[in-house]
Amino acid sequence: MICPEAFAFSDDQLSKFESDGFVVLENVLDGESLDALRATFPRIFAGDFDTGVYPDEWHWREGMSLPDATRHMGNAWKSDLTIASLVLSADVAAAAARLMNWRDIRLGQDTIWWKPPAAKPIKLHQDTSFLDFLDPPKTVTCWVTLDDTKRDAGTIEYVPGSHHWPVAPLPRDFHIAEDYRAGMRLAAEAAGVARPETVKIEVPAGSAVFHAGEIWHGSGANHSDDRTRRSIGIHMLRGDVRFSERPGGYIYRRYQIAGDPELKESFFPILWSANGYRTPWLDDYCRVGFAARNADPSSAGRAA
Ligand SMILES: O=C(O)CCC(=O)C(=O)O
Repeated sequence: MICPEAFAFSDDQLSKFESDGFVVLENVLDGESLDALRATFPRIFAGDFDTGVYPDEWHWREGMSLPDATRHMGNAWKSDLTIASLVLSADVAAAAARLMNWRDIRLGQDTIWWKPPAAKPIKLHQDTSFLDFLDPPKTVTCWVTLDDTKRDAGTIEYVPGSHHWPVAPLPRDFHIAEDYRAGMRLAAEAAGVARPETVKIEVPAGSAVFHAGEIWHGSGANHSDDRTRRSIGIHMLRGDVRFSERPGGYIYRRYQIAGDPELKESFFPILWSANGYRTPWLDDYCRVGFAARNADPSSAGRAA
C-alpha cells in the first residue's frame, strides 16, 4: 500500500518541517491502493462497515445532512479494514517518529475528509487545541490525499511558521461558511505577525503532508464544478502520553479506564517503536478485524 522509500526525508525536508511546520512528500501510495481507498468513501458514508462497528464520529449522511457540508469521520479504522491498513501503517509512524524525534508512536485517531464540489470550508485551526487534556498535549499528522489537489477545489492550506505561535482554545464553529481564516488572523495578531501567509497545497493523488500539531491549517470551499477532494488524516501521539486531570477529550475519554491515566493499546495502539515493539494484533486486524484483537490474550499489549 505504502511506498516506504517515499518516506526517506532529505536533510532539507527535515529542516523545512522544523521551520515551516509541515513537509510534503509526493507519491507515497501506489495506484491500486488509491483505487481501493477511494472505493471506501461512498461505502462508509452510507454506513456499510467491514467490522460492523461505527466510527467514533460520523459527520454527514445522505438525506439527513446539508449537501454542501464537508463530510468527515473520526476513527474509521475501527470500521473499515482498507482504511485501517493505511492508518495503522508502521512506515507512516516511523516517518513521524523521525520528524518529531519521538521513540514511540501511538495512534490518536484518524480523520476521513470528503469535499465534493461546492463543499464549504473547514475553519483554520491547530490540532493541539483538541488535545489539551493530554500530557504531553502533542500530536503530529500525516494527511494523505486520494485526489490531485487544486487551489480552487478546497485543498488543505497551512500558515508556515505558525506552529511557533501560542496554542489557541478549541474552535467552536469548525464547519464555517464565511471567513474561515478569521480565527487564524486573530492568533497571528496576538503572536505579533502582521500579514500571515497561507500556502495551498497542490499535489498529485497519493501524496502526503506531515504537519506539526501546533500549525494553523484548514481548507477553503471547493469552488470547482467537477473535482472532489478526498483525504485521510492520521493523527499520532507520543507513546508515553497520558490522560491529564484537565477536562476535555470528547472522544478519547470514552476509552479511559476509571482512575487510570494510561491510554490503552486496545484503542490507541503503538504503531512503531525505536525498540521494534508494535501492538501485536495490528497486522492481523487489517485482515480480519476485531477477531484479531479479541483472539489473542497478549493482544492487550503492554498497557492492556
Ligand atoms: O482536510 C482538511 O480540510 C482539513 C484537514 C485537517 O484539519 C487535519 O487533517 O488535521
